[in-house]
Amino acid sequence: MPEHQNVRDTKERAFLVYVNKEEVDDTIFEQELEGLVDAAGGEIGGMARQRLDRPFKGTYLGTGKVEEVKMAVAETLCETVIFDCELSGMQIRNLEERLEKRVVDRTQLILDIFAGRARTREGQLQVELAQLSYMLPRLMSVYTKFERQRGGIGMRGPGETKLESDRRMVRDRISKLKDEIEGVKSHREVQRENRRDQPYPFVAIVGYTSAGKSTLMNHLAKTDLLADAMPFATLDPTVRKIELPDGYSFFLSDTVGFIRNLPTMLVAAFRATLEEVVFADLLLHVVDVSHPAWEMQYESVLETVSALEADGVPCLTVFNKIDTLEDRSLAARLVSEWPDSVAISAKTGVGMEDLLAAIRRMLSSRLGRVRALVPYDQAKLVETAHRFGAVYKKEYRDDGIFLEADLAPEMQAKLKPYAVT
Ligand SMILES: Nc1nc2c(ncn2[C@@H]2O[C@H](COP(=O)(O)OP(=O)(O)OP(=O)(O)O)[C@@H](O)[C@H]2O)c(=O)[nH]1
Ligand SMILES: [Mg+2]
Repeated sequence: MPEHQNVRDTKERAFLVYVNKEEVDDTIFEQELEGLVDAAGGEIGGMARQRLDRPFKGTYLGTGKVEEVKMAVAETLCETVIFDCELSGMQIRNLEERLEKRVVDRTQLILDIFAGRARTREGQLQVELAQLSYMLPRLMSVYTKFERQRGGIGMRGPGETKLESDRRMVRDRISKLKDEIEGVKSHREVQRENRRDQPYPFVAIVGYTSAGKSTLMNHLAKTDLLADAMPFATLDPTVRKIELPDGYSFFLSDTVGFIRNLPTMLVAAFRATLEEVVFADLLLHVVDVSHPAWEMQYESVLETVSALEADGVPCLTVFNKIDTLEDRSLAARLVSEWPDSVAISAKTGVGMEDLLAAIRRMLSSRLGRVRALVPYDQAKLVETAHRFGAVYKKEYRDDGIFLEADLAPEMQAKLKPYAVT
């Protein structure tokens, strides 16, 4: 792990460099960055802003700006410079050389928070995988730089050999981690399949970090999950069965929150955890309407959902924190303007009946009743059916497997040839 990986351990004073491409009101994004630094245990000593249409290749910022930052960093006695963007390995090195300080980019900052939050083995493995995947291309660019300086061919000096072995070590560790995650994942899959044997659909809560997902989970499932104003309070997923008084039940899962510009590498590393989302029958997209940029947050979440290839899963938009709205009619207006939406306060419990009714409506409209007699050579279909809804009856008969289930359209189509009345 590079020594500049962990802000928390050293409690450093951080100087923030906020960069933005667009002409937008930056206050909200700056506050978000400050929240991240705070969550990583850093202390903010100063800040510089730069609007850049296109970053400079070598140092991201222009030479003049780098000098300006250097002086400000010295004046404010900061030890670390945090950039609100993703930097290449070369840029980090060049900036560290010029600024004579450690440089951390947004991805490293987020990874650092994740590292501090991971409680389960799976969470820890995923964070390490993400950190190493982040590091690997950065090791490579050191390598290319060396190669270029030495003219390449036949010049395998000790530096290169070390880098080669570093790279190999990182690669080995990455593949070990992937194997281990696969192991944990298949355990999770077994758990999921076991739940699938019960005739209850799966609902996954998604949303921007701090939108109120865990607060909602706590309210519905009577759990005691950490709900905190700090970003990324939740990292490891929780699944609970929700039983409604009239006998209707479903599984509900709460998991890690999303943030804008979430690096794809991070999403990929967390895929195992996020599979609760991918395999869900319904997503509850929790939106914090008290946040001035909730529409931007909403879009970011959709982007991440789509990166997970879960954009085909039906989604109920849950406008949360309506207790904070001064104009109460806004909640009603939002619900009338947005299809498949409800307005709630996870904190006070307002709107919960509407939410539960909408969940039931959406779950039942998607699933259709299937009765089929599947030949034994197609037994795999019966296994996969569990993943697409609720199986009520499975009977091994002489002439095939009889199945009665409420299933999603894609599975209904596959079982159509074997349909019986
Ligand atoms: N006023 C108000 N505050 C709320 C409501 N729901 C959640 N909050 C607050 O919002 C903050 C974030 O809530 P969490 O439930 O931790 O949010 P989360 O989406 O789980 O966040 P991460 O796990 O960090 O991604 C906490 O301080 C909650 O008390 C609500 O309906 N009204
Ligand atoms: Mg949470």
